[in-house]
Amino acid sequence: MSESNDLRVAVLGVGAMGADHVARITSRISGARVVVVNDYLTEKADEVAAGIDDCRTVADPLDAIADAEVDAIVLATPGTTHEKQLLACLEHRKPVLCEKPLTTDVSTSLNIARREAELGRALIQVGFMRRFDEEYMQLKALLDAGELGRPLVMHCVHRNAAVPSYFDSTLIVKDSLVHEVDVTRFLFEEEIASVQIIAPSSNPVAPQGVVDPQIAILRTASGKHVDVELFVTTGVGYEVRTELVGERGSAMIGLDVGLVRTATPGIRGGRITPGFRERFGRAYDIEIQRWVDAVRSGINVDGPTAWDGYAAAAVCAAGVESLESGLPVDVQLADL
Ligand code: ISE
Repeated sequence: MSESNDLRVAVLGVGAMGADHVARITSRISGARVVVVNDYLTEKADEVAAGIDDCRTVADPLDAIADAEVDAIVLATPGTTHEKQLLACLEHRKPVLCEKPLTTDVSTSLNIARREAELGRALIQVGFMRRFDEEYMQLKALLDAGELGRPLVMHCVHRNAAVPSYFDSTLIVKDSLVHEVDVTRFLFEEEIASVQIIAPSSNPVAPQGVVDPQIAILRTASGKHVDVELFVTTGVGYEVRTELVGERGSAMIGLDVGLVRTATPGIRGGRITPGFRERFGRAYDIEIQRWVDAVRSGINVDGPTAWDGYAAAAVCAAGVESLESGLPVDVQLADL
């Protein structure tokens, strides 16, 4: 660590999410500073670095990881590059907060989780930020306090106004549903045993061939039922709701009720949060602050682990298989 005792962080990938993390480390959280940035678009990296005191760009992500003046890494690069970069973090024993996905397929995710386990030292945290959201934390506390009795069913809605043009039907599972997969494992503390994806009539506005909306049905190992409406081309706003039904009542989060006003002619309403960066902004702040604190204290991980990243990948792989057949598919989980 530096003389000032701040954690010296390299942020790899400074597109939308990475640039957000640079801003929060620089101005919203304590105990860390960004000393290195990297992006395959070098002008973008230069532009971000120029806005931060004592920050430089490093052209090769693997050099940035190995850099002697870097204590820890935030990985916000495309998922396809994660495997190589995570292996380098493990090799150099550098703690890393890796934006989801851990890697883009199940076998490489398992390989990463196993390599970390062999080192006998936790180094990888996966960026499932919903675990740090105030409302999800309240839901978890309610559940853990037994206030709802035994949880039985969960209903979720996950709607995006729009998604990038490269989004296909499988990404709706691997990039969007993956959050409800992690939320299910987080809240219920058990594995998901099977997944079924049902395709209703597609939204005419969805790109040709993209199955949207999708209904996912998850069944946990003990038999709990979770259904998720995924709809990523609504054109409306960001809507993420979760209703948990237990033996002694239910609880709902994500109503997004801010100011409600009335206006002529006979209208009542408010604003819908536009996107996930706004909706989960505070959760990202808490996530990164807790990660920085964990790394500085030597624990390195305070949140979803490499195993959580692997388990989510395994559930999504079963989901992608079900997308083709429409039938429930069992999730195959290996041992570490
Ligand atoms: C995006 O990558 C996210 O992680 C968002 O939270 C999710 O709502 C969106 O569907 C994904 O594309």
